[in-house]
Amino acid sequence: MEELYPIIQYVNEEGEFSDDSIKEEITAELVHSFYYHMLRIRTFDRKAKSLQRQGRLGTYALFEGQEAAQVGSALSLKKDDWVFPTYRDHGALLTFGANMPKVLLYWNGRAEGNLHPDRNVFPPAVPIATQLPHAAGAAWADKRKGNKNVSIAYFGDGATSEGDFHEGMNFASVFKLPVVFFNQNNGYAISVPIEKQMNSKTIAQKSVAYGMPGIRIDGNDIFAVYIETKKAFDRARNGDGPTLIEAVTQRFGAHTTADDPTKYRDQHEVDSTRDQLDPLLRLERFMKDQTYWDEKWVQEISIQINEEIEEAIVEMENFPKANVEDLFDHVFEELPWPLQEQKEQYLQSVRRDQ
Ligand SMILES: Cc1ncc(C[n+]2csc(CCOP(=O)(O)OP(=O)(O)O)c2C)c(N)n1
Ligand SMILES: [Mg+2]
Repeated sequence: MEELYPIIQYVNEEGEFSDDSIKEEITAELVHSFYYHMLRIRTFDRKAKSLQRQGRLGTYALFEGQEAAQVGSALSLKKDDWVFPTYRDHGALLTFGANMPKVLLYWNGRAEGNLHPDRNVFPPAVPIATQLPHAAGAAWADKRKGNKNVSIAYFGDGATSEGDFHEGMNFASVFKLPVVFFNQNNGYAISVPIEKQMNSKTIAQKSVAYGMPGIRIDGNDIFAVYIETKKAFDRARNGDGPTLIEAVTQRFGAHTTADDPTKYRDQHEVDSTRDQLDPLLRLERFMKDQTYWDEKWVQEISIQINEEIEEAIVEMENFPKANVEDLFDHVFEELPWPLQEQKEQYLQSVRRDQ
């Protein structure tokens, strides 16, 4: 099966073309936008981890290592498309144009962090794989409306063991929907390695059962991610239905800030392979090799990115305090009496403490 689904790669670990058939499509503007967005989300991710450690952000899901997969796929979207992320895909959301202070608010447990102005972004799915049928549903709506929008569902390797994965894939293929199922195979579902999750060698091969194209790409090669995702979106916009993409990648850090990966993963192996796998380093090597690298520009964007993040943090921290009643709202149309009682008791205790 691995032979049937070879990993598509255009730029290798050394930053050199392993397949230069795409050379004509590469412009300086595109390469710079890849680098800018990858640096931006990596800086955001590291800052968010540090905020969590300082007690200024709640539990946070890190994505360092998955930047090429998230940026390459999000940059190939159009403004009116629909994005269905997991809790690990805020890098993709930020690249797509989601609001940074709102992303931070989400990680502080605020419902307001789920709504992004001007972008069709669903709240991150924490229940694994539930977003795949949602994405299929949105794509169905767009198909019926007759517009050219597409949906993308992000999901991890672990999500493929859920019923929702199969339901979403089946529905999308039967109705030939404009949706891309974008898998980031980072090798783990929390502590469970992929060999213990499934008995198939690839995720891409699962497309066969649903009669849709499946491809396997090097998720650390932003060129492969961008170009192959764009092709899948073009097919979807042309009425040719869904595609399953498996982007083979890795997370360098913990599952979340509440996890200790040394309990289930050999840290030495992670450290020793990092130089070869880091997607940002690969792009930097490519840019230096192809004379796209400009030290002054990199310094300028680093400053600009840091300022943007600092401003977003200020906005998040100055956001009006949460209304404690929110805890009880948005679940039932009418609150059942035990919850009504709990709400009253809780509000009394809050008032006592004030
Ligand atoms: C339905 C459901 N079952 C279990 C969990 C607990 N859980 C949270 S993250 C996770 C692992 C998911 O792994 P994967 O899909 O590979 O995504 P990754 O975290 O690697 O990005 C699990 C099992 C959950 N959130 N939802
Ligand atoms: Mg995973």
